Amino acid sequence: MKNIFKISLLVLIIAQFSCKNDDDIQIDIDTDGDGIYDAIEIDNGTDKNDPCDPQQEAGYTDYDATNAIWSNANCDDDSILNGDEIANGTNPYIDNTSYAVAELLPNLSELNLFKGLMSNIEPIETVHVFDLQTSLYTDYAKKIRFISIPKDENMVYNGAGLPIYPNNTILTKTFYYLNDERDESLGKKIIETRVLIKKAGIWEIGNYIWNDEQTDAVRDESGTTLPITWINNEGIERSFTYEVPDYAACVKCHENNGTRMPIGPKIRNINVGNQLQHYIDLGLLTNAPAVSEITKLPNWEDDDTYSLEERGRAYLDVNCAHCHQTGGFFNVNFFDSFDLRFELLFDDTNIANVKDNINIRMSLDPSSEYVMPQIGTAIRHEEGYALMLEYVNSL
Ligand SMILES: [Ca+2]
Ligand SMILES: [Ca+2]
Ligand SMILES: [Ca+2]
Repeated sequence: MKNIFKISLLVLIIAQFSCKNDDDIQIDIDTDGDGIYDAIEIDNGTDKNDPCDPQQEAGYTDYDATNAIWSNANCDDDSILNGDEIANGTNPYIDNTSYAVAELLPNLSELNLFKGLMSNIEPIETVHVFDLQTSLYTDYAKKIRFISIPKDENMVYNGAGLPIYPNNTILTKTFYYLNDERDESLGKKIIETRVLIKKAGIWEIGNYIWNDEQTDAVRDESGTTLPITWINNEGIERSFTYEVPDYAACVKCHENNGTRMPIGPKIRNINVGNQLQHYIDLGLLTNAPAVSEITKLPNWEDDDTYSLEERGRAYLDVNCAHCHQTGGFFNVNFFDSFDLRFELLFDDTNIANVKDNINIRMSLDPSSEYVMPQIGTAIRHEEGYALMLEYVNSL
């Protein structure tokens, strides 16, 4: 027995010795972590430094997940590294990446946008939460926005306005109220998710109203009202009747000269922090110049960085300009006399001549013939109104 052991050891030493002399190969080393020793890879003609060579079947499990070369490789050529696939519990040898479904199906869950419990409002890997520099005010509702760009597609930079979104892009905005804004752990009430999907060059609009159980939302075109009560960040309880818009109201804001389009996600408005750079790095935004050269819409709340005029103009752009611009609902149906878009020179907006109207209508004074904005404002936006007062009084 002892002799057999000695002979085996001798054979092993000779084998190791001969391998070391042959390109410094040891028989028990697997450099790339694919589970096949370097010496065998050389014998077989596969690459000892390529963890995806030889190609493996889906059921293969002899890899070494602790090997950095293997875990940083992407053997199924999807967007997720081998190591992350192990962490996520997905198969590193099959591209089973999940994508959202770009159809206005009856239930929101069928669009496959959400990961885990829908009420957590967290997207799957290929759907991205995005923020805006300045966002539309809607009766103090909180909002979470998602964007889904289909597989192997990208947004194409087209100046500071809307990028060219590929067909089957999905944009969503989910509206909710925290029960108590001072403590998120006390829960929230999700009301609606508004969805835009680009199909064959045309933006389709769908709205989904969440059920009481907060497990799903159902497509709806007729709108509804529901009572909302919440405690704001100053500890004051507020109650009012929330209005979910019907299809006609959606179109009113989202149409310009008869063409439906998104409002918020213009390049200048999604130019927040490193968000654009992140999209460029992921290959989701192409043809863009250096981010430092891209216009940024001012954040209306950031008075450290932006002037009163910049903040006022940004607020008007996001909250009013979709109706009040050439081709917008108001200008087409009433007077094409002013245009509140941020990119216009002040003298071309006619703000100076309508400033008193801006004040009166934003005050939501019941004696006023019209209140502004007409949709999504049952409660006056005190902070926005204060900004507008200060701005128009400065003119
Ligand atoms: Ca190997
Ligand atoms: Ca290999
Ligand atoms: Ca992968």
